[in-house]
Amino acid sequence: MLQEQEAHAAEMERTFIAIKPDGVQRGLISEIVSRFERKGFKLVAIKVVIPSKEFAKKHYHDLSERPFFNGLCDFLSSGPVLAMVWEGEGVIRYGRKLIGATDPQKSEPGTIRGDLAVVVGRNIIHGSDGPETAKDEINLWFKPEELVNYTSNSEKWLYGDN
Ligand code: IDP
Ligand code: MG
Repeated sequence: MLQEQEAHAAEMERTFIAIKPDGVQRGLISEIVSRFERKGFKLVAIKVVIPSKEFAKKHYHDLSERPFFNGLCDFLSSGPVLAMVWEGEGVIRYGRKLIGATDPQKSEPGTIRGDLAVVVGRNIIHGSDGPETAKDEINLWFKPEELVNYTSNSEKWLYGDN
């Protein structure tokens, strides 16, 4: 059983998820948080911030050559963002599935962007796209002491213990 628990711990990952200013202003926080929560992922950090434009540029540095980069950074820094870290087995990849395709016109119904957004420039949510970006984005947005380690009561029901 100990081995099973250790294996389970080794599978655990964390991802950075943010509700952008459009999602916050449209009152979609609880709707979006509940989708991650009901799935069985564990919230380990959360805060509301208005990022500076410089900070937004750091967050989106990979896209600095794209024509929409400046507008995107203006937008991210235009209002409150709900920054979160979610933990769970496969949460990086599955979080992206919950979110849906970048362009809401191409997101499947049932996904967050598919159900709740219409255009790519106002697609309401960000999610890390891989293990390296998840690590970098968590470090950019949160101090280590803002991440909370705890055992959820649901864990053995979600993952089993034998
Ligand atoms: P992602 O958010 O699905 O990971 P990325 O390609 O990383 O998509 O782009 C980051 C963000 O940049 C998107 O969520 C969207 O808000 C914005 N974006 C991406 N492509 C376009 C575009 O063609 N026009 C305007 N904004 C875009
Ligand atoms: Mg991306």
